[in-house]
Amino acid sequence: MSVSCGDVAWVARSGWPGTKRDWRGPGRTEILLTKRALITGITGQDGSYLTEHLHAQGYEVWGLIRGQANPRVRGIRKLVGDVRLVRGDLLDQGSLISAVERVQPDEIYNLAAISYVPMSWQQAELTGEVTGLGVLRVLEAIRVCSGISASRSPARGQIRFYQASSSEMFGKVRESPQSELTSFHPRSPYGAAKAYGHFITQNYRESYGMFAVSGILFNHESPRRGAEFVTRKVSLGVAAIKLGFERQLRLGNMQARRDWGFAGDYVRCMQLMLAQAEPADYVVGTGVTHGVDELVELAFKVAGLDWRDHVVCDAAFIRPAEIDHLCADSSKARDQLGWEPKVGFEELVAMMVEADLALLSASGGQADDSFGPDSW
Ligand code: NDP
Ligand code: GDR
Repeated sequence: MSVSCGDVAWVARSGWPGTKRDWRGPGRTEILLTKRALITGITGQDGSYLTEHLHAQGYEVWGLIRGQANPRVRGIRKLVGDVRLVRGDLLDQGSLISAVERVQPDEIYNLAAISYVPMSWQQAELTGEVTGLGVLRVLEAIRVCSGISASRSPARGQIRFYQASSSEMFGKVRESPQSELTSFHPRSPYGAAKAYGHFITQNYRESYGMFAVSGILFNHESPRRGAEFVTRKVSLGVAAIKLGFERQLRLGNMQARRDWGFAGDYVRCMQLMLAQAEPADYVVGTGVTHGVDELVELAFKVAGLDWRDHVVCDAAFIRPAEIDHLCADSSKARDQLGWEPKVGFEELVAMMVEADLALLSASGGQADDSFGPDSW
């Protein structure tokens, strides 16, 4: 049963976990209400973990899917089961308005982006369109569907918006660790596009009173991470070498340092941000930094191998501009949201190597349909 309530549609589901109780209608009938979320980028790493988390909280989850026959739909259905899909593309304003009109979500999580930093130099304009202007298009879809204008503020029950901002915005860092107050100096077209998305989210909050927030998330990884990112490239490489499918792993800058956490921990924080009384931005990370060299050494050790026998530094993977060191100061998220990561670096690396050993053993060395580690 679906009940329209202003801009928001509430779905009644008797016995659904985590539902709210509300009294309305003739005879003050009790209706069980479920929150409805729309996730852009649902086929990505974070999309799958966030869907699982929201399902566990009793949400009805919808995912925005681009393309006519997106091959990753099968993957997300396999991972999360009951998820509803709606077509749309961050490049197409009309499709986003239609999707918001159709789904009538309570919350929108904008996870869609071109997220691989090296690709942002190869396709800088497209990255600006999707990762930057795409955020504006989602905000506009909310504004239009909610009837918000300069003279008309959002009604109660407005759609709440989460933007996936990134530590890449800090870039050439001015201070360490980085907090919500640290200034930005992006080092890639991706970082610059994310900074635009961040500021336009803040601007729509201030201009229109929208509940629009950004989570400035530091690197977070998992066995579902795309094979082009360094942690997964390493875990897949280690597994392939251990099982005899490969002999070498070619990497770029081994001195870069990152604050790596587990994706499953970070999606919890996204939902907490939208559950607050007031909208605000938060930095999310572990506060602990490791080098790519440490990651490599540990991953090979998990498989009982010595990295020095297998790793080759390849200039083809060195970026035009690098970020040397990132470290999160997440005290605001810890203090105000009560959030903290549960999975540490060693556990994360072991989890990824073990998952890839199992994956490659079962598949005869084939990983997944990702572009793979040959991409720059
Ligand atoms: P992924 O690269 O795994 O997923 C990106 C998603 O964006 C995919 O679902 C992809 O869909 C979708 N997408 C790309 N282009 C479009 C488009 N034009 N229209 C609609 N959807 C599109 O990213 P993650 O899950 O790792 O990250 C989620 C978000 O968080 C991203 O915005 C990323 O930039 C940001 N972020 C990630 C961090 C991390 O460490 N993982 C840290 C900080 C921020 P398709 O299947 O169609 O390709
Ligand atoms: P990043 O993640 O650029 O931080 O962006 P990535 O894993 O690609 O790189 C991390 C660091 O490792 C160094 N590196 C290599 N990286 C890759 N991909 N491949 C290599 O062979 C290699 N060798 C060394 C890189 O130079 C870099 O310093 C990720 C993405 O998820 C973004 O979308 C997100 O916003 C940020 O994390 C926070």
